[in-house]
Amino acid sequence: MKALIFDIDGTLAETEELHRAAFNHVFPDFGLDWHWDRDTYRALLTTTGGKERIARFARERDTAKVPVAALHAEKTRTFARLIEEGIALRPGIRDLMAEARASGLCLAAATTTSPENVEALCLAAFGQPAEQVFDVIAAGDIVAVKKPAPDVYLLALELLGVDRHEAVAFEDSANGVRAARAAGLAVVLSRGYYTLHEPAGDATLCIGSFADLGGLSGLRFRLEALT
Ligand code: XBP
Ligand code: MG
Repeated sequence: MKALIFDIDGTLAETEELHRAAFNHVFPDFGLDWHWDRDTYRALLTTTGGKERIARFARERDTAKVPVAALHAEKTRTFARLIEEGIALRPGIRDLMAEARASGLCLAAATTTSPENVEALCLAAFGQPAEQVFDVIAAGDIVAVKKPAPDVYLLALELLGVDRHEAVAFEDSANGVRAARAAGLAVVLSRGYYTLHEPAGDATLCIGSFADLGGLSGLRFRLEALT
């Protein structure tokens, strides 16, 4: 094993409530009377990517001329302000990443969200810029097609310079599992607040909490037991 590749939203931290708050905060500035409550947002999360999610809702509501890019840019600025106030990493994540680093493994991010949001989360949760937390960051619009397409994971593998058999992905969602598996990766799934209801799908391992993994040795042991 040479690298661990982490999804960001829902996997590193429960960020989706901050994303939802940021979306709701900016809608009135754009003349929209939209409000995404938790149930609405849960349904909308099946569409990955904030811009794609806005466009979907506009289509479903038959709302013409929504300035998706401008609205989303303002939402990104709002999210950065909100997360600055602090965010907790999900249990087990900090120790797993620290152990991987200490063991010489590379760390990568493979996410639908933007590089700006990865930076904001790293500063808030690790007190370090993203480039110090991760060796490789594959994020947002850098790929043409978002999860569940494999593109962002394939890009992470390419940038890491490792084979798909030499890395393991960490995910919280069915779309994320599909993306990682389509890239040929083993994937550890721990569902979060917005994904508890989702099927485990083709996840290699499905655990309640990343803290249950037993660290890197636990991960290696469990993966070997499957082969
Ligand atoms: C997460 C997402 C993201 C966030 C919002 O998917 O879909 O779109 O909800 O981020 P995943 P942006 O965890 O599977 O990568 O608004 O920056 O797109
Ligand atoms: Mg996620």
